[in-house]
Amino acid sequence: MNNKFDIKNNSDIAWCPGCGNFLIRKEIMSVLEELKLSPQELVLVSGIGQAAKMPQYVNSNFFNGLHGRGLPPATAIKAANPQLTVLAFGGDGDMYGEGGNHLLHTSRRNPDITLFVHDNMIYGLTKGQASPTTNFGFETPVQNFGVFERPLNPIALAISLEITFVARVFCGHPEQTQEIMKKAINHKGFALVDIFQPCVSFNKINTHKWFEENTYYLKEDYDPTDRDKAFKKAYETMPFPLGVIYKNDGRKTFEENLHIYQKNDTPLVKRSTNLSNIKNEINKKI
Ligand SMILES: Cc1ncc(C[n+]2csc(CCOP(=O)(O)OP(=O)(O)O)c2C)c(N)n1
Ligand code: SF4
Repeated sequence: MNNKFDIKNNSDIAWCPGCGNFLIRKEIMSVLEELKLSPQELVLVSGIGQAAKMPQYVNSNFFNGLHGRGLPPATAIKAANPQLTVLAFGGDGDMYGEGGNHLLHTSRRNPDITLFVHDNMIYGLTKGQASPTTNFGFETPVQNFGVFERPLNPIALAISLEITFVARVFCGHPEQTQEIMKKAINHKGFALVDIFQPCVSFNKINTHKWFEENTYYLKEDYDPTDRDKAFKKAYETMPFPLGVIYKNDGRKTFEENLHIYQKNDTPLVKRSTNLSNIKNEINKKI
């Protein structure tokens, strides 16, 4: 592939052959090219997991943090330099389980960042334990009598939290996925794209065929700005709706609300820092 976001040595990519993550990587790289972004103006951020390896496999700036902790550094990077495009990547475990708390509070702040959750309904990296989106009754090496917790509904949760762009896609449909990835990146505010992704090694139930058979696309006349209707859509399963399910363009972003940008829109990282001024400010407060 001749793409400026491609890394030099693709053999370093440690995903199983046939994993849906390869498709997601190809899709995001095409979208970044199409949006005419450069690796220098882009930061990919993640925590831990198979999905969270994505930033290391795309030629750009990246920050790879702790499990579930991708969103706080992504928010901080955007606040320090709002001119950057900031994308966060993680699995359903990483973002809805270990990082669930950060999802809640990022939604309150509404930073202009995009979160891509590779939702394979399982913990892939640690070899097949249940994640928050694993289906009821699914047997795993740990949950060997079947999962008895109810699965989390990330779309309903996101709408209830007023995340300002909420979409679901299936990575097996590149054209539609890329279209929605583009819309999410262009959205001003916090965007969540839940990507159905087959894990060919540890999820033998929610396979490529299963996602094909259990999803459908929202019609052209569906209005994602109607929150009540979006809630109804969020609770539809088997088949699951794909597309932009909810959107709200009326909220200010985290960066816009920050005091430091009220009178001066120069990114924080481009302002000069005078240490003695900082010391004086601190001393004034004591
Ligand atoms: C705090 C913490 N808890 C648990 C782990 C072990 N761990 C690493 S990755 C992972 C699950 C990854 O699953 P998911 O986020 O769904 O991503 P996938 O690998 O399926 O893409 C777990 C439990 C860890 N590294 N840190
Ligand atoms: S374990 Fe699953 S998610 Fe991880 S690389 Fe293999 S197929 Fe992909």
